[in-house]
Amino acid sequence: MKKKVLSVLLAASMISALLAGCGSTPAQTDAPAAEEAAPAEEEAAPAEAASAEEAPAAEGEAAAAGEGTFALVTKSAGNPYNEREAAGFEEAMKAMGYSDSQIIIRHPESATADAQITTINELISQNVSAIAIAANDMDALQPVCEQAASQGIKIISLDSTVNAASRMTHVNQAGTQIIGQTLMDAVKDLAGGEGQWAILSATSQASNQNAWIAAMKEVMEGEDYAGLELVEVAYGDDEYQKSVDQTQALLTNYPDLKVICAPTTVGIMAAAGVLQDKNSEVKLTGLGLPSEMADYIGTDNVCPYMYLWNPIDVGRLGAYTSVALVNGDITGAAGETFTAGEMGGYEIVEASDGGTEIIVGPPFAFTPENIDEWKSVY
Ligand code: RAM
Repeated sequence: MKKKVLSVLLAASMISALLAGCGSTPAQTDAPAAEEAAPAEEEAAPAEAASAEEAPAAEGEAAAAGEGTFALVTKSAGNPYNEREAAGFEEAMKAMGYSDSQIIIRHPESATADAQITTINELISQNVSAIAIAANDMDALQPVCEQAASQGIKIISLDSTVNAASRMTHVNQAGTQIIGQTLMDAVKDLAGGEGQWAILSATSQASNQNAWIAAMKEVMEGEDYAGLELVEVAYGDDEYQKSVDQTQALLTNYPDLKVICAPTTVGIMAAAGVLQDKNSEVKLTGLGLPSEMADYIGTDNVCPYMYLWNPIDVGRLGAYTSVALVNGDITGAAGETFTAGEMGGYEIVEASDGGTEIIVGPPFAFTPENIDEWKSVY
């Protein structure tokens, strides 16, 4: 049941027929900002838009299970995005026939490198086969990742990368450049082409948010964005109350602020509540979960539109990648291909940091037209 897809997706599909999308991505709409976003060829992966009724998929298709224990370490506990990522990981492991005792999911107490180092050390002593980690810090995890690797544990990152030396590959939810371009176009559109805007990010060390912010800044250097002034990058640390406080501070400190862009599901939801309570004219966009943002999406609402990908698919692809590495089907080198169950075929490509990555698909626009369809999915 395919639906209308954005032109960027169609272009991307033509670029590489090898890569296949998954069956649980949202139908696309004509969000004004996304139409202008041109994907970088090497980053864009095609996705087949499907209806919400088809997702989530891939249950009860257990193949013969292999040996080993597979761990997922998310950024932190208490974040619904991370829970959905974990649900996808677990579901795919079970679809491959692995049992509960072979699947370990860890949500560290806080979104810090220290909390993840403690968790990885525990997993090393449990002698797991593979660890997939959404990193809270790109470089600080290197020693513990190297320690794990020296004991034969396969290390990948997903969602938020560890540095190239620390991983075999990275499951990237969408190309960094296309996310930066898409968000900048949304900011420009919602600001009416010019004026002050601010970023409300997660933690200051988060590799994924920092990469997206760097990509946005690079896009903003273009002539077309010369009228926009980025006044501050604030950090809510992916904690609800801190994100609320940071939003309030932005509104107080910048009375002429036109747009807040929050490239974090925790931040965007916190900011939405503040803007709505204050009846603010500041517009909001960024990366949000449809389930958390449905009440705020609307042409005359605080968030006219926003973007995301399917966090369940990020977890699923993390599981398939971990298993492919442990089974020796791939080594994490660019050019290798493998099949991720029902998600289809994926190719490992060069990443901009010198390592490799696997891109799940492009970001999707959530608008007043499709938000109701997606709010119960993730
Ligand atoms: C938050 C986390 C996560 C990020 C999303 C968009 O939930 O920071 O890592 O991918 O937002």
